[in-house]
Amino acid sequence: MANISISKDSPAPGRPKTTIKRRPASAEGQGFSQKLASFSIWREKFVSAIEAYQHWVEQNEPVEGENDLRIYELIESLKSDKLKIAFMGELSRGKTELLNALFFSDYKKRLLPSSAGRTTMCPTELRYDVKTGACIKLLPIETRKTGTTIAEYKQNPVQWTTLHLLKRDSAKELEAAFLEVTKTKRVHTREAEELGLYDPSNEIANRGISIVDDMIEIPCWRHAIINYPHPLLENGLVILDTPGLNSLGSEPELTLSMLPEAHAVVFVLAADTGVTVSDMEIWNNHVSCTKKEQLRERLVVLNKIDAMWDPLRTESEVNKLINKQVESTALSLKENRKIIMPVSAKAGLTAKINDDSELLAKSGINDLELCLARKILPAKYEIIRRKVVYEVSGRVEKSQQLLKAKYNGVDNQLKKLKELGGKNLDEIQEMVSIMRREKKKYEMEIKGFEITRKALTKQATVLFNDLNLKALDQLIRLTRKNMRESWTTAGLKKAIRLFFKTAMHPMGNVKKKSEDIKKSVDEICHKMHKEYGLPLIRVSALSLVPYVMDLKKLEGRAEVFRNSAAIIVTEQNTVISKFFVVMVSEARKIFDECSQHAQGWFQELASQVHNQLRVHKNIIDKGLESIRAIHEDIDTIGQQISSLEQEKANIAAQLGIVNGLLKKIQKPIE
Ligand SMILES: Nc1nc2c(ncn2[C@@H]2O[C@H](COP(=O)(O)OP(=O)(O)O)[C@@H](O)[C@H]2O)c(=O)[nH]1
Ligand SMILES: [Mg+2]
Repeated sequence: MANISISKDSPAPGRPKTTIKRRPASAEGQGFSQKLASFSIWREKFVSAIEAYQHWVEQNEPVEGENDLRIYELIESLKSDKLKIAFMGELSRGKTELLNALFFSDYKKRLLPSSAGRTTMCPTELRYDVKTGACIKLLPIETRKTGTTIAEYKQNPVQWTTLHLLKRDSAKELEAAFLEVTKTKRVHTREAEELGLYDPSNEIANRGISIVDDMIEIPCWRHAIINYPHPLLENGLVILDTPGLNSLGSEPELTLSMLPEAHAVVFVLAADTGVTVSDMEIWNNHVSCTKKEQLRERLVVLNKIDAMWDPLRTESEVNKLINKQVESTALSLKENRKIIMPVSAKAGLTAKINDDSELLAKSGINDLELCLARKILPAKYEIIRRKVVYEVSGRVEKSQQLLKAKYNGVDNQLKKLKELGGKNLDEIQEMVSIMRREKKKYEMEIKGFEITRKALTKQATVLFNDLNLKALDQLIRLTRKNMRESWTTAGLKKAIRLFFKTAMHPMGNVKKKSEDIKKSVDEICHKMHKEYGLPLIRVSALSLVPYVMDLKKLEGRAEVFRNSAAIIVTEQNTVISKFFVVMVSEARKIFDECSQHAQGWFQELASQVHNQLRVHKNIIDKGLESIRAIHEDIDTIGQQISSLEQEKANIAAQLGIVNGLLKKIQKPIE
């Protein structure tokens, strides 16, 4: 293979030099690539604003005890944030051709292999991660025999075969690499059976499989990752191209994990075949089951409309026919016709290669691009805004509050000092005594709080125990045992129900316990507010609803998969046990996130109150210090006042910095 170095687990080479030119605004990816680029610029600015804030916090709000890692996590996750679009549909509907037309016509050729028959042999991810360097990673089909998920394999580079791409802009090199992804081999039926790619007892699942001399053709690879510095991929786009689904060869991971992770699913149908039974099977099991899941966009592409272009009909007659087919597709899918886009990928690609604007308009590819840009990017922005911008803003606002409290405290002290001007020494002595008493009282308060805090931490530890992964792992073992004992469809159903019910149970308990903790903290805050004039902190309640929802959605998807042909037609242990492994590993992920969220909630709560008490203590200490100095030498009063004035100015300047950071963080996308 020309220009490709094949290695198993060899280190990635340095990043190749960029030679592909960024496209002008009028060219390919119109609308979509521009929007994606400005989205990626916005995200970069957002990340650097959070980093600046984090830097400020480190210098100005030193924490005692455990460090709060939440902001670091957010920064890391934003840096590796991706926009994932999955292309689903039956074999030969033109998914790969559509990718060529939409994203890769720069190369002025058909880059991804697309031809009649099966070309995309395994789920293929197109993406770019700088750290990995340009390469193609292939997971051997034999790994299907293990209980390890693709997600787990992604953490372990040893199992993958890596093809390093040496030249960045060589279409030839890319084409050769893509061909490697489509490789197949002939194996004995026994081997195919072991891989879960063939079941001799199952006629439905075997449709389309040809056996010669007990040998079957199977894909060489189970999963492919193409890591390539294409401008769109560099800006964070991840495309998932899928093969048509053979019910036995399907990966439960696709339904339970990869597709739900996608921000948008594009379902591809072909105008010449209409909506077939197997199209409906994919639609029902993989696409429409994600319907209720918020913020996930779905689009249906009715491809190959060129089949309806007829020189013997007028343009309006042809358009009418196309519209009619769009309507009937909407009816079959029970979908709004607005999300169905009629296109011709082939004509679109040809038009782009030949710069034929008339054909391009006719192909509908531009409309589809605009639709992707309008629907998917704003939805993705909204996800980040709701999740991250909101959370970070909350933290910055708390820093603001703290600074304001500091400012008011210093201001009060200043007023007191200024009043001292005309007083005699006895009066000043009296004031020193009052302040000493105040300080003592406050120190008792802090001690009291420390005791309460210890008690609360204990309570919180009990709460985190409920969300302990060990408990979940025990449940997983038990469920696996139950399932083994009743390896039937009904048994499976019962085991799944029980699993989710038991997994969700602790979340209700945790909610109750967290309310008790919140109540205690609220009481402290109210007291501090009433007795010492500290600003009233509003403590947020712990919400586990998103995690319960995620588990419910996962249960729903598991139910759909369990009902799907992949399981009904076979009692094959490999399929069922793989399904189980993926399902529990997804549940485990959600559970873990939930537990981390609960811990973060408590940490924030405790540090918030602690910070406020510390600020107030500083103010009292400083006030007492200056008044004592004045008592010792009344002439230092001017000095003390100017030192406090200076501090006040410093705090005001800090407040200015934090206000500026908050503005940057909340700056919306242009
Ligand atoms: N007439 C026509 N054929 C197309 C179009 N898009 C794809 N095809 C053909 O359909 C076949 C399957 O395409 P491919 O992209 O491999 O389909 P996939 O299996 O869904 O990825 C190939 O022969 C393509 O040339 C189209 O818009 N019009
Ligand atoms: Mg394909």
